Amino acid sequence: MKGWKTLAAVGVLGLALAGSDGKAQLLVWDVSGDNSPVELTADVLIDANLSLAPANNKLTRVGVIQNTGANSYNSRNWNITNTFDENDKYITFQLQPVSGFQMTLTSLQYAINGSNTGPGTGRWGYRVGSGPFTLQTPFNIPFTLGPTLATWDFPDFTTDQLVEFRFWAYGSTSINGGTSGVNGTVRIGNIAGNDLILNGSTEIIPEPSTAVLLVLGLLGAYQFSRRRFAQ
Ligand SMILES: [Ca+2]
Ligand SMILES: [Ca+2]
Repeated sequence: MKGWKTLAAVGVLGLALAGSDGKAQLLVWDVSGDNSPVELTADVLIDANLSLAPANNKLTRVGVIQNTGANSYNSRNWNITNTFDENDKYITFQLQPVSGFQMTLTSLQYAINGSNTGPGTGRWGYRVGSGPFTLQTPFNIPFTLGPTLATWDFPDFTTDQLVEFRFWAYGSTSINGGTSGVNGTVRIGNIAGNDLILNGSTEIIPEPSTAVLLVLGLLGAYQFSRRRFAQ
């Protein structure tokens, strides 16, 4: 029995060392509303083990147009049809760990809202590398006033690859239940404090040799305990 207790103790210690805090944050935006074409992660957090390559860690528009809006990353010219198109009219950001590190992504929190004639349907998605998008179930975009952070709690995953997130607003029915227009706006932000939070953590990629050594060590401890027990 003692051997198994040793094994259990070492195992628990190993789990504690390898465990990641699901509440940690990888990227955080408190958008400024300065209406620059690209919203940098200013006044926000970038996990220390994420790559700072120029294309990473910033909100960028594709097919949609910057629109004036205080305290928000605001855009117009969204897809006002009911045909979802993942390759047009969206906001995107991407991230990747530095060499030797991996990241575990757990959930996305966001403040999305818009004007009366903005398209009323929104959804997020992400892809790893050039793989297919994992898509959020569409949600109804609320009017500008009074939003709080909503959460997309996707299944946790771990990767050392580039991950891209996109947000799409679309649909012929507008936020106020009427007809969407190309000048209708949908924004990230317009709340006090953080507007967009990607939760997760980074950790050193475990080396295979380390894992082998750990297993050998466990076997050694078990054999040692058995021998002592037998005596
Ligand atoms: Ca999750
Ligand atoms: Ca804010």
